[in-house]
Amino acid sequence: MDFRSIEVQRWMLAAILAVVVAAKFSEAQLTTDFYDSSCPQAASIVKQKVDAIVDADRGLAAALMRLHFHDCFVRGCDGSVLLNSTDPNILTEKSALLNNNSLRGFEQIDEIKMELECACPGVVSCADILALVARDATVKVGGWSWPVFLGRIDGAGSFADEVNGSLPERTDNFTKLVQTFAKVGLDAKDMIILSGGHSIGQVHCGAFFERLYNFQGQNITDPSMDPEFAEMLKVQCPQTQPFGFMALDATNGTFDSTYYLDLLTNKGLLESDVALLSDPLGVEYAIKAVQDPDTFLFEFGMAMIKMGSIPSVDPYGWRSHCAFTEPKY
Ligand code: HEM
Ligand SMILES: *[C@@H]1O[C@H](CO)[C@@H](O)[C@H](O)[C@H]1NC(C)=O
Ligand SMILES: *[C@@H]1O[C@H](CO)[C@@H](O)[C@H](O)[C@H]1NC(C)=O
Ligand SMILES: *[C@@H]1O[C@H](CO)[C@@H](O)[C@H](O)[C@H]1NC(C)=O
Ligand SMILES: *[C@@H]1O[C@H](CO)[C@@H](O)[C@H](O)[C@H]1NC(C)=O
Ligand SMILES: *[C@@H]1O[C@H](CO)[C@@H](O)[C@H](O)[C@H]1NC(C)=O
Ligand SMILES: CC(=O)N[C@H]1CO[C@H](CO)[C@@H](O)[C@@H]1O
Repeated sequence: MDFRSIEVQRWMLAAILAVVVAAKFSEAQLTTDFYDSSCPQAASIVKQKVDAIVDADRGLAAALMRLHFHDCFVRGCDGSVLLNSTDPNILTEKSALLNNNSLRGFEQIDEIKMELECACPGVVSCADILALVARDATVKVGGWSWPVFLGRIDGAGSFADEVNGSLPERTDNFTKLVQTFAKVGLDAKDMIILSGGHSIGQVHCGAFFERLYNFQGQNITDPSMDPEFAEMLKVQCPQTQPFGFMALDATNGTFDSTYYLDLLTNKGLLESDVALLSDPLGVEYAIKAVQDPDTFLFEFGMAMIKMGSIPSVDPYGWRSHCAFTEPKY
């Protein structure tokens, strides 16, 4: 049996698992063929745009993939992360502390939406765009593909004060991470696999300053960090520059299992990354991901399908612009 047929088998397994997962987690009954008659070009338009965007700026693949995660964890996968405030007294999710000056790619999503509105006006939801974009961005930088289930209905509400408590935080320990993921129906293994999203992208230096400069308030470097790595970080991220950037793993432009290798060699960046190894399940998975990267690449897609099936708490309708709610025509 050659490699390609193994891939085909994996794909079929993926499709079967995905149906099971989607049936279990989605009240809205998402399907892979949702736009087949209403907008058959939808998926290819998204892929073409994502390819062009990532060709122009490879770092955006990470930002685009992350939007789906931040969307789904708050009010379900409903495009709420994309909404702009219209009332200065009501800040939307993107302005919350955990998102502001951190999420990127909004303009690119708007571009994709515009293209889809030209091709098929009033058809494709913003939440579905985020799901397709996350898959295409991941694949574009080395990840494995997965079938994207579609048919999400966009929400109308987006509230900054719902973000804290819904999204995990960089200082969370293993128990807290498991609890936060459990709130949206994801288990510990899903959490460990989805953390592999940190195989791509970048992080502000300030997000790990405590570990570098003031571990447990003691004015020392976290002794669990590889000392050479810590010295390198101090050069890249001097204390005066919290808004500088560091790569989330050693190969931040490529989606692979290096993130887990970094964890196992004491080169994790965020406390929440390092926390994975505080539990035997995390250690076991990190070793498996390094020994058998294909399994991680496959399972990441499966976990993204599950994450993408988190039901919307308040489905509203379709939007002509992803940053605004207006009634449909
Ligand atoms: C497990 C809990 C998680 C925590 C605590 C966490 C936290 C963070 C933090 C603090 C950053 C850097 C933000 C900044 O400095 O501006 C970041 C970046 C990122 N996260 Fe997570 N994250 C988690 C899970 C995930 C998951 C599940 C995914 C996707 C499946 C993901 C994808 C990303 C990506 C791609 C970036 C880089 C974004 C960019 O380059 O613009 N993260 N995350
Ligand atoms: C919506 O907000 C984003 C930043 O969060 C901004 O880049 C974008 O221009 C805004 N969109 C519109 C149409 O005002
Ligand atoms: C978000 O960041 C911008 C730019 O730094 C800042 O002007 C704005 O006040 C921040 N919003 C909130 C709600 O903190
Ligand atoms: C979120 O809320 C908790 C509890 O109120 C608080 O300790 C934490 O600092 C908040 N995080 C952010 C990013 O606002
Ligand atoms: C994990 O964090 C939670 C909340 O931040 C805390 O209550 C708990 O004691 C911590 N657990 C461990 C094992 O450190
Ligand atoms: C913290 O440690 C650094 C380097 O070891 C030292 O230069 C500095 O004076 C210390 N600061 C405090 C407040 O102890
Ligand atoms: C901080 C850092 O190294 N970021 C890089 C991550 O990877 C992208 C894509 O290769 C680069 O554009 C970033 O500069």
